[in-house]
Amino acid sequence: MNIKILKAALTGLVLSVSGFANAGIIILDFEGVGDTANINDFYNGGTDSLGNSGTNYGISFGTNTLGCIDSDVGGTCNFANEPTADTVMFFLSGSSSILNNAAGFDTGFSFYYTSSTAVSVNIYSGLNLTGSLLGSIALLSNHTANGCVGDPTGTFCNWDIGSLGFAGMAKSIDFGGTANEVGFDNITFGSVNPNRVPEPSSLAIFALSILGLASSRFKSR
Ligand SMILES: [Ca+2]
Ligand SMILES: [Ca+2]
Ligand SMILES: [Ca+2]
Repeated sequence: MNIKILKAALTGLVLSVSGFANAGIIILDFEGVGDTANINDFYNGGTDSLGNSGTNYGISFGTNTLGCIDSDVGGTCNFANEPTADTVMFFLSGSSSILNNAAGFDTGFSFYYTSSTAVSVNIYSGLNLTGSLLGSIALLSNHTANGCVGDPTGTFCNWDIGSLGFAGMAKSIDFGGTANEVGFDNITFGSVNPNRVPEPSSLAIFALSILGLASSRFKSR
């Protein structure tokens, strides 16, 4: 091989490696979204239904997709050990939470979920679940698994990772399940391993001495 060509090839390799390393990972942790607020354009340069705004990632949500804050810090939801405290995504009406990413994304994404019923996550090539189905993942009920306890309260206390790889360019995701029975957090684009920031273990120890109210609903009544 000609030295010049080898040099060019190596330069190209270094450039592509550094490009990969610099690829941004986007994590939607829902912190800052209001309690039972429609998330709407919180991550799209606008606001949720209560006027809160977050980083503009060009990502918007369907009208029934809500934020919810842990009842232990004054919100209305019945969960514990959320990957990032104290806010998660859920829905109270319809059959799913819909996420739209107008610019599109490829390869895969990941998230945490807790649910008392089966969960199905589907990804589409068009906005608002149009176009072709690019991938699908079926998840099981997990909300009380692994002997979890509240923080100090919360029946939906166990969170597991869901991840989905696919080919092509995707623009919308359907986070399905049963209304008021499933929560999602740390939706991550650009990695199959969602970031997790656990709460202090002292909270879990404190929780061991307190029995949470056993409601099967995600939202407290
Ligand atoms: Ca919590
Ligand atoms: Ca809690
Ligand atoms: Ca969170």
